Amino acid sequence: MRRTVLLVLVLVCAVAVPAAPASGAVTATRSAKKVARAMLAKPRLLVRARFLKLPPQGRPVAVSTTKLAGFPRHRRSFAALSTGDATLLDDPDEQDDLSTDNGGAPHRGAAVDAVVLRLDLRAPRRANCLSFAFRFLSDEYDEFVDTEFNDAFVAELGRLSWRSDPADPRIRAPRNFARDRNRLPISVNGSGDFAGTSARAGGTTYDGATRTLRARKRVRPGRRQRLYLSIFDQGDHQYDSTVVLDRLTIERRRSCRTGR
Ligand SMILES: [Ca+2]
Ligand SMILES: [Ca+2]
Ligand SMILES: [Ca+2]
Ligand SMILES: [Ca+2]
Repeated sequence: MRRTVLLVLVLVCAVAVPAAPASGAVTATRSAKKVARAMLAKPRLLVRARFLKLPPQGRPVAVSTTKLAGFPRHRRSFAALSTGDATLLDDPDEQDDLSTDNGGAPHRGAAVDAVVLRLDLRAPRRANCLSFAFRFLSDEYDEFVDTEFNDAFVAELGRLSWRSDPADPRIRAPRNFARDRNRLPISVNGSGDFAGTSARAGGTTYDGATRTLRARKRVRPGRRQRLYLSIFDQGDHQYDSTVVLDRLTIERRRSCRTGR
């Protein structure tokens, strides 16, 4: 099924209120290293960063120093990966159907406008838990919850495992460790932390968002780790989703439970 994006002309008749001066900026980048630095708690953890998949056009990736949605979690900046225009994150929410076709061809099945970031990290000696903070935001909410337009964010260690099946909008990602408090994967159809969440998207252009969550995964101390972060549209290129990411670290922790 294809959708038609309705162009809704919003006539703003209210008394014009001057915009508050921006305290930061959401800046487009295609540099994997810049994105990695924006989200890393300690720059020395990074060995190498590269995009395995980046749509050929548009602005799917940004670094933000603008404070919004509870981010940044650490220092001044955070990263945003999007199935649309990542720099629109801080725009007013004037559309229900924010849609950008970045020209990302079908990937790993039926995913389109996919962004896949690979980070090679070095775990410090004694450090046993990799973690990062994130929040998933979408304009698929709330019109296209429980449909085939199940945009998703996936985090994996070691190798990529996710697949997008055109006949089934569930996310197949056996190695994924990004989950919500109900242990559900992070997608539009994940009902747990996506339910009734327009308030959590406040201050952003999106219509719904998860709470701020922390993905965690046990790692072997002193070893190199290969982290894959993926976001993608499902069903079509429209109604975009974005994940914001920060405070990526590898530290020693007794509990390394994900989804908190
Ligand atoms: Ca919407
Ligand atoms: Ca919106
Ligand atoms: Ca898109
Ligand atoms: Ca979408």
